[in-house]
Amino acid sequence: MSDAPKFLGAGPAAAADDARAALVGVPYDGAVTYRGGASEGPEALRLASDSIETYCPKLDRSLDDFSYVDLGDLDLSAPAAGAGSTPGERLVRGLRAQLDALPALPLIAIGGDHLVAYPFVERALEQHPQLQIIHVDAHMDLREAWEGEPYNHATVLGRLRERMGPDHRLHQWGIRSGERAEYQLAASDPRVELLAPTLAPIAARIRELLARDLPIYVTLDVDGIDPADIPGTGTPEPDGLRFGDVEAALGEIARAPTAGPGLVGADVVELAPRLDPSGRSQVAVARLVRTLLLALVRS
Ligand SMILES: [Mn+2]
Repeated sequence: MSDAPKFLGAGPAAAADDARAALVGVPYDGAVTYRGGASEGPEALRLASDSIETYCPKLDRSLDDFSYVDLGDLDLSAPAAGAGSTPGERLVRGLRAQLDALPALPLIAIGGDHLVAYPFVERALEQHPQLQIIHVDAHMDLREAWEGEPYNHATVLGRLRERMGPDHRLHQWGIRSGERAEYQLAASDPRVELLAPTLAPIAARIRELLARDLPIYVTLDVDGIDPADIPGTGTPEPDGLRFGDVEAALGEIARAPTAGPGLVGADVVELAPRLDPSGRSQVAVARLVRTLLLALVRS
């Protein structure tokens, strides 16, 4: 992996002992329902990250101020032996086994389709009894199954909701598509809230959660953002979040005061670079990953 491209300024996996955060790629799109290409997300993101600066003027902070590593990609051909009754479940169990063997660093996972978020969020739920999941997406992803498969990018938040304890919360932002049953399920669960798709409500919620010293996990499906800003995604949905609002919300996680752990992990999924010949999608996503890194390592 030493000659492979790495995310902007990241050290190699061998430098993990001195690092404060890490990225890991999960180049999987076997569970998509419409158009593929998310398996190419991690590599395209790493290459595109070279075109942005390490310094973020909005936060007045730089990735140069701390060390972080790019651990490369997880092995998709290594399912956990005997675990899982469907292909999707075997995949997430195999990813979880690899995740548990990684260096113990705050992580950003780069997808891949949204199913790859499962093991990362599952582990965060287990580690943090009051975890606050911020779910940015166009889609509810709360389906019971997709063509008989309970573990799919259209069901992943449904499976995670089943793992949530009484003090976990799911804050959804940017959602504008789903079955009526998914909306009803979300409305019936007091642990789930659907925030209006503007900056003020999510920014206020983030400030409040951090003021209460609660741990935050961000699962960011890039199709939550408007296709005008990020066309390179498999299931685009019109009338989405503005890029600047999403960057500002993530910036709020980096900046708002807290005595708690703040952001404890994140994943960024559904970037499908081949669907955007202009290449702007992966540059936009690189900006969001930069902000997430700055949130993961608070100043
Ligand atoms: Mn989505």
